Amino acid sequence: FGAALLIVTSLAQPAAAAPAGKQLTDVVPLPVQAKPDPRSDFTLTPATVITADRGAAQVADYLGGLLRPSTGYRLPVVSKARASAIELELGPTATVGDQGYQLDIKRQGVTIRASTSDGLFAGVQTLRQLLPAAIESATVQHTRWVVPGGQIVDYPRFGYRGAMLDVARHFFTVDQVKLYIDQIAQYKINTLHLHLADDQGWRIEIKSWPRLATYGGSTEVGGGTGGYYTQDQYKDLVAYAASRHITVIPEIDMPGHTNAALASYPELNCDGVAPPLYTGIDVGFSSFCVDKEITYTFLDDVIGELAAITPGKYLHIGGDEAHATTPADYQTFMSRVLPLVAKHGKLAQGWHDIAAVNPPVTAVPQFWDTDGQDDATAAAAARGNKILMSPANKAYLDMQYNADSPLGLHWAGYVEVQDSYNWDPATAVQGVGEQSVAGVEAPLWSETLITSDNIEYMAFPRLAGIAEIGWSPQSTHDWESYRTRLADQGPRWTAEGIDFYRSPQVDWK
Ligand code: TNX
Repeated sequence: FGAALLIVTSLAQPAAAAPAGKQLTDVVPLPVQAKPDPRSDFTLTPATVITADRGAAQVADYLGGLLRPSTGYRLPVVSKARASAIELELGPTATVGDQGYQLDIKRQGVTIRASTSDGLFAGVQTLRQLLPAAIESATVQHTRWVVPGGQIVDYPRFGYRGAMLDVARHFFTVDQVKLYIDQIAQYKINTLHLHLADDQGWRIEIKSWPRLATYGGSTEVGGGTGGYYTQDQYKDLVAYAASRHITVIPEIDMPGHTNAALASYPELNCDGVAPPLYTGIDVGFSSFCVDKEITYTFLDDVIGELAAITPGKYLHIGGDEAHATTPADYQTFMSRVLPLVAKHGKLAQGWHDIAAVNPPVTAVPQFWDTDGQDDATAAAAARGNKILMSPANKAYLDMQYNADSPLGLHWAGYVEVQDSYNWDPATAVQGVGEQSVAGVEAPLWSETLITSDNIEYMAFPRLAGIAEIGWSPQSTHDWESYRTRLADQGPRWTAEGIDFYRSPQVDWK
């Protein structure tokens, strides 16, 4: 009788009145499958412990680090579960693949099960969002830490869900990039593409060509002092990203977007004369000298040093907007550079312009245009290349939201929150279907961005939408559902100190 009464009560008072105050589906990206059980809410208490299978200790430490500041609880990582526990289990899982997880929330405890630590980490991000927003606070909050009961089975639609940060137009310090890494990790982004060199700055130490960083990195858009990462700092960034289950893909853009390198070494120029450093925001005026052998000696060194400090499989070679290079030269150049990437044990990623040179099928062209059409990209997909989707009028985080946006550009149009959410990677480019899509990436170019606040204002909320497009099944795509769940992220961002754009399209909490 008691149970029946409970059921009647929960039917009569749906969702909002549930003790957890949250539903199992109040998550971005939306999970594949959620079976709520309102009788099995879990409450985090001072007695709760965390347990971890061998191989899951790092995720357990991360989880403890997330939950301790706001709860004030000890939440020790122990070897045996107690009465109240969050258990991280590594083992075969039938349906969730190598990035998914199963999350079981019962009254006595929470279990996250996955076949890899990546999967556990994704499950931790879901658990985190099922706790009250106050969990994100840096100081102790007094509230009931209830998690809605039930089971989630979840895995991504696409293996690659990326964010790109342009540290060339304006330089961002190691700490600023780490902050962004922490922010994107909560939406199950698993790749950080760093745009390390452009006309305005070269941001990574190359020991065999030291002036690239010391001179080529000495300024930025607007004439500020710029900066660069030493190789040790870069390795530290890569390791930090790995601790958030994010792989770094470094980009050296070429043959265009290379003024900073050309300014640093006169011998790289066809006429042997170094141009001045550049602090404007034009594109398409610079090119490596395709006919000089030293160009390839130089790139062999650069790619070799970068490959040696990059554990991920991919190096990004840019290739976009090479307006100062003839198509024939572009072809010649790429036919020399692509083998250098392979020589140093890496696979190539590039902007979709590289599709025109018939790159190896392992190369990943990244579509950035706005018209959903590029014959060379479609042909590459037909040959077997996977395509990464970053259509500028949907996925570019540096586009202004509207004409009044204080930051950003609008060459690809204004991109409001709904615009950035309403698209499907499998139909975004003619001739590139679901099977040819590697995933999605949200690039953030930094011509107009100087501070971390600026980054946050452009990335949030749009990054969350791109993350959902990359993770959640297309069948669940629904603006009304999304905008409601997005509204719930607002208080979380406020608690985290994220300075987000309060779009009028969302009823913020
Ligand atoms: C185009 S799209 C660029 C970048 C700019 C960006 C600004 C592409 C691959 N290149 O060089 O920073 O627009 O939105």
